[in-house]
Amino acid sequence: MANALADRVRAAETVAVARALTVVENDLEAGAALLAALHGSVGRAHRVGLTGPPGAGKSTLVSALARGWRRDGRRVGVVAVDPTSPFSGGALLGDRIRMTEHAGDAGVFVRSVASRGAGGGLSRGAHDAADVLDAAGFDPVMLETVGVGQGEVAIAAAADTVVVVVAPGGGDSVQAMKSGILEIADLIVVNQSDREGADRLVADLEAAVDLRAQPTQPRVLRTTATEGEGVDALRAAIDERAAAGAEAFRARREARALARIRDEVERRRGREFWAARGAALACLAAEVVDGTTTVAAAADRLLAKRAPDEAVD
Ligand SMILES: Nc1nc2c(ncn2[C@@H]2O[C@H](COP(=O)(O)OP(=O)(O)OP(=O)(O)O)[C@@H](O)[C@H]2O)c(=O)[nH]1
Ligand SMILES: [Mg+2]
Repeated sequence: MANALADRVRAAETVAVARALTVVENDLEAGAALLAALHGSVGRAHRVGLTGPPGAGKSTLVSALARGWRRDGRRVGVVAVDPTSPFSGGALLGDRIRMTEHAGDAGVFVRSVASRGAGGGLSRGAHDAADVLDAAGFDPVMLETVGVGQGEVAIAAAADTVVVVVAPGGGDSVQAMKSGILEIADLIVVNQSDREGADRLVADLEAAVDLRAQPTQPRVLRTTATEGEGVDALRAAIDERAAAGAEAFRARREARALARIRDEVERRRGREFWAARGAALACLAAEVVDGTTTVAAAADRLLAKRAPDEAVD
């Protein structure tokens, strides 16, 4: 099954790509088999992570970038990471609306994934989906994540090119600067340049970038995504980086593989661990409520328990 589907994904059959994305998202075993069958075709796409505060205009920018790449005849993949954080809830619906521009165009494939899979893996869903799109020949593949949680930022940080999107107004962008999100940026975009405070924000960001003693300082660009202004320049900056070739992204890709392997091991270990301790966990939860033990003491007892069938004393 995996090989037949993989062939159809490589042939970029839209139905097969959609099916493959569903398989990798929902079925661990079949998903692993499918990704193994696709593996030789993965690694050609340039992966662009876009992150930044909620509402900065990431989705609007993604849509505008896709429009430009489509004009160049490129096929564009988009993975929108649906934040589980209630802080930015509603992003999914918003993305659907903003992406309708590309509905019906087989050259733009948009997929939303959960940032946190059932097993707690942070980056699995997003990167697995990006692998499928990559194997199907979409290039570039953009990953949009809201820069609020560590996990979401980590997904974007593992891309070949990291674009941090901020906007004037509100404290979010200042907060973003403080939170270290800029440290991961290859390109910093001040979107909503049509709004008041954009000049000031650009100046602040340029000053912040200058202060850092890094071998390659991120460029600061400005866009008005809703008007498409500055989007071609951003696209050119991304393409310029991509032109350096896959070897230039070797370190980034190894870091990405490392994080994914760790995720996978943790997910499996977590599953095994809890499968053997479900009953003990339920008992301990009752004890915590009864006041006979504490959360920390309950965790101590679970971790001290060696054999899966050994009773918790
Ligand atoms: N004035 C102005 N508004 C913009 C610009 N870009 C986006 N917007 C608006 O800002 C709002 C948020 O845009 P989104 O693209 O959804 O922002 P986002 O960063 O994807 O938001 P989340 O995914 O929820 O974090 C929308 O109402 C957009 O129309 C811009 O350049 N100028
Ligand atoms: Mg969005």
